[in-house]
Amino acid sequence: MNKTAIITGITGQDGSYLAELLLEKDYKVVGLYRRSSSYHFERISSIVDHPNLTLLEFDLTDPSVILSILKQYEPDEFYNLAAMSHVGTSFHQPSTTFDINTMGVLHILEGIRTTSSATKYYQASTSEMFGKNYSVDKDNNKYQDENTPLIPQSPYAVSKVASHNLVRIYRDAYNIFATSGILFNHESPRRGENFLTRKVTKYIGQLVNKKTSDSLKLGNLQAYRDWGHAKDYVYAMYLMLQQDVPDDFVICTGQTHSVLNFVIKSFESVDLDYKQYVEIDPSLYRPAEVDYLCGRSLKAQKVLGWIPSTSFDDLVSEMIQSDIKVYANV
Ligand code: NAP
Ligand code: G4F
Repeated sequence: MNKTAIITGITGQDGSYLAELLLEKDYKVVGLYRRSSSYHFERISSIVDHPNLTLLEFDLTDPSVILSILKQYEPDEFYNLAAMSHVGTSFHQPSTTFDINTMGVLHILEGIRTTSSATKYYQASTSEMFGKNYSVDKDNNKYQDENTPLIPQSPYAVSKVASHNLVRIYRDAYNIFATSGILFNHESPRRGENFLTRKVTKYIGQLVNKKTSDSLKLGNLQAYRDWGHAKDYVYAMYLMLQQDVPDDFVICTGQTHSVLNFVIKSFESVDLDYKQYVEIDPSLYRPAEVDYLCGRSLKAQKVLGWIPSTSFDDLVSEMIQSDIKVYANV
């Protein structure tokens, strides 16, 4: 019999890739999206009419709709990917961030506990939770893994630490299969346009097609991120829910690059010098920054058999080529 999976945030980057993966695996997918005054199914355009996909309107801040959907479907798997996911925005909208990212998770966990206790739950935890912190190995290399203590640096990160802990508590106290994937930054041509990577590749797409004469305004170029491909990372989510035992897993590439390096690489790939186009806008600096992220995913490699398949250079190239194509036709 087909398994049933609920995905929250199906209109987002990860939700769209995960829905495609599960439909390929013959799941019945129930995709939950929030109401919008305009059409926002672009990322799921290839599957929107798939016979095994049901799309339902909901909002993560409303426990009643979550409860009724859980009662109706009693899904085998529940992937909670919806969130207020922008770190910078969380400084301006901390309360909304908590309502969605923390209270929303509590509503789902309570729903599973009371009405659908056999459901396997996936929580979208994040490397942002490490914040200022890192571990150091015997060769003095800095990294983060499942044992690195969390020192969050933004309202977004604190909201995710709270939900990460709720997941652990529901697992231990109520014996619910609840797993957290601690995913490092992952990108793709479907990345939201106000995240660093897509902001850069979108600008280059416009520039190459002579659709902009503005400069590219950016904030802090000195932070380091461990960037992978979203398609690889949703496969890790799927693997986590195929295990017999729930746990926490770091998912990353193990390679780190500065924001500046991402910018230089992107401009170089179209034979341009970033210095002629990029302007630093101090208003884009965050009140508190996460300076260094570089993960170690040895546990995921060992237990899940997961390794990333996309290199940093291939990721940059895929995003640039995609945006050049997009803005040729706009
Ligand atoms: P994304 O593209 O920003 O997608 C977020 C999704 O959440 C969208 O579908 C959005 O709907 C939905 N959403 C937001 N508020 C909602 C609400 N109140 N009710 C219902 N749905 C709501 O994020 P992503 O990059 O796919 O990330 C997926 C998850 O992984 C998020 O939880 C994020 O925090 C976490 N994460 C991401 C990364 C990363 O590098 N991408 C790394 C670690 C963890 P709309 O389409 O209507 O906006
Ligand atoms: O692309 P970003 O906004 O990603 P950030 O803050 O690392 O968060 C992303 O990854 C997290 C996992 O670690 C997720 F949990 C989270 O949901 C999100 O997906 O910024 C990356 C870096 C930061 O250091 C930021 O300060 O780029 C720097 N940056 C410099 N100029 C900028 C800009 N970021 C954005 N968004 N826009 C700029 O103009």
